[in-house]
Amino acid sequence: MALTDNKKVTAWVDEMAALTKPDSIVWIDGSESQLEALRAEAVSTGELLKLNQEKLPGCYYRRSTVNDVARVENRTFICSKDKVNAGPTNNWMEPSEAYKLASGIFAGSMGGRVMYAVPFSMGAVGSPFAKVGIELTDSIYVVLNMAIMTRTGKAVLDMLGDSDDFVRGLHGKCELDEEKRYIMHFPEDNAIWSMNSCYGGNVLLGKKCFALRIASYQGWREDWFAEHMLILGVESPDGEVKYVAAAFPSACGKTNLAMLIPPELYQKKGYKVWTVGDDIAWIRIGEDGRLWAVNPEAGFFGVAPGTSAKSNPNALESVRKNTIFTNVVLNLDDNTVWWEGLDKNPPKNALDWKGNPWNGAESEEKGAHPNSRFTAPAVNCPCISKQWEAPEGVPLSAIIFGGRRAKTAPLVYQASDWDNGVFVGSIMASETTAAATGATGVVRRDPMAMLPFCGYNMGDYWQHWLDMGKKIKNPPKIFNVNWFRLSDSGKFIWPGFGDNFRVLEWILRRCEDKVTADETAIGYVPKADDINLEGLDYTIEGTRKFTRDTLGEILTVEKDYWLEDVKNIKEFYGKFGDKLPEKLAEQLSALESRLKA
Ligand code: GTP
Ligand code: SPV
Ligand code: MN
Repeated sequence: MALTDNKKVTAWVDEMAALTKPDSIVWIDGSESQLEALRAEAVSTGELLKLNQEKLPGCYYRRSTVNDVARVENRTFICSKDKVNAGPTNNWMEPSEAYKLASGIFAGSMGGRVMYAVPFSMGAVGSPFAKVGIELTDSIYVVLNMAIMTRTGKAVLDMLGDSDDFVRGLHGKCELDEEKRYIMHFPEDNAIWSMNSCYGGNVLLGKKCFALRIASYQGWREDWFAEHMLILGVESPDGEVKYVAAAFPSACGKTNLAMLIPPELYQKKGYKVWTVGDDIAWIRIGEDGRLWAVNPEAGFFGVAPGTSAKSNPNALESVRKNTIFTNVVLNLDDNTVWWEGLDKNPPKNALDWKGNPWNGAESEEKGAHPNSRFTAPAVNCPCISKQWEAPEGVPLSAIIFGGRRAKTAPLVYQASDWDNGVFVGSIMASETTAAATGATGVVRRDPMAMLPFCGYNMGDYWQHWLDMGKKIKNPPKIFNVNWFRLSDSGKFIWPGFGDNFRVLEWILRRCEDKVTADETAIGYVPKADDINLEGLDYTIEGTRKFTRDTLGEILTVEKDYWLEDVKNIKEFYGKFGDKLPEKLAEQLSALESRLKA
């Protein structure tokens, strides 16, 4: 029985069912009893494995197909009517051709299977930011992940009423055939079709597909932003909380920064960090002329490897219950999970992410896939902000961009104003990671960390940022950070993780005009004395102590590297033709002249 009599919904579900031909349709009503029955069914078919319920209550394990462990950017399409609206950084397919191709793949693909209809809300139900989607899927794994990552069930359909304003998501596992794997977005139809994958970002359609690709297009049309940003609050000893949003590319530290625990000296003074979101921010201009942000998600789909009691205790605490683990190591001795970087005691009697016997004491191979993930409810997080579901969101004091740069970018710098900040975001670059298929460690331009997620022409997206700037009376200050500068022998120079708080503190002091900075060709860089290193005990390569001089090294702006970068940016900007905002071209030539001066 359909949970709604919204004719637009029922007609669309009927149409999709006529195409995919499932044996039956089951609506997800949001009840725990229904989800529990689905977990039991998935366990009975082997789709999920129930973990040690004493140690990990409510936790499950899943291994995906070996060729299906990351987002597939080369098979992800923006199917706008006009090719120019997809722009030079997206793959494009003409919509009627895309529907035809996909219909061929979907035809009859759910025969012998159940089609689950998952109504979901991005944003707290009732929030003015909230938007509705419905995902049709033949995967229980997807249903259970969606139930953690979004608000699902009947309340969502009640919020929708008889409106036509919902995203139509169709997902089918089909045969998990790589050659027929497509992630298609139809921004003008409010539709997403995903086939032949069962990996997170490809199939949890609320996340990257809706909350970024479709929503960025909606934001362009409706004067708001959908961004690949974490949101966190910094509470100072007097109890005041200031919020920042930060855009880093995939697997570049958003979850870690969002859940950061300040160094001891700050804790003693009474500083705290509160998590609002770890991956996506929807941002609107508030009545006070500031930017207000919500996290549209309800859970964390986080990178497992590297998560430890030392690096991110809050994430570790978040995955102790009601969590789904994907492609990590399965410890056969006690039916728990493990991943590289968790601790120094890898299990000896285990299965690796491919399901092969694995002895962590002897194996040269990694046990967990580098992009193995946990799906955990946000409410599990010990430092979840009291405001994380606030319908109106939280006001932003700063926006931070950042990437993985071995050399060029300093630890932190500040843009001179909004337009220059948009420029700083537009020239972001980062080394690729395991979050997407393809080579890792290759530097590529990744504007605003949105390269794989912008649902329209990136040139229009930049213009949208510039245009919004004129409407924001009290804009946040804009910064760029780089935790990943490498020493000559290839080690991270900056300690990172909790110590990133030292940089956050500088950023917030800059927002309040409480500290001066050095003006450089690229923007305002801290004076080395103004980043607090008190209590920092960090040794690089086991020999070199981190000192004020080391800090000086990673605050330098090497003109030669930057001039190389300018060449690369010119080439990148060149792809956009007349879609490149004039202001950005001006910003680039101004940067070049400053570097040459
Ligand atoms: P997505 O979920 O893919 O969007 O990733 P993310 O941006 O949330 O990245 P996450 O916080 O999961 O970190 C990814 C990897 O970067 C992990 O292996 C972390 O250990 C590592 N990392 C995070 N923060 C830091 C840091 O400050 N310094 C260093 N050296 N590594 C970091
Ligand atoms: C990312 O790759 O940026 C992620 C994971 O957050 S996924 O949901 O797969 O996109
Ligand atoms: Mn992400």
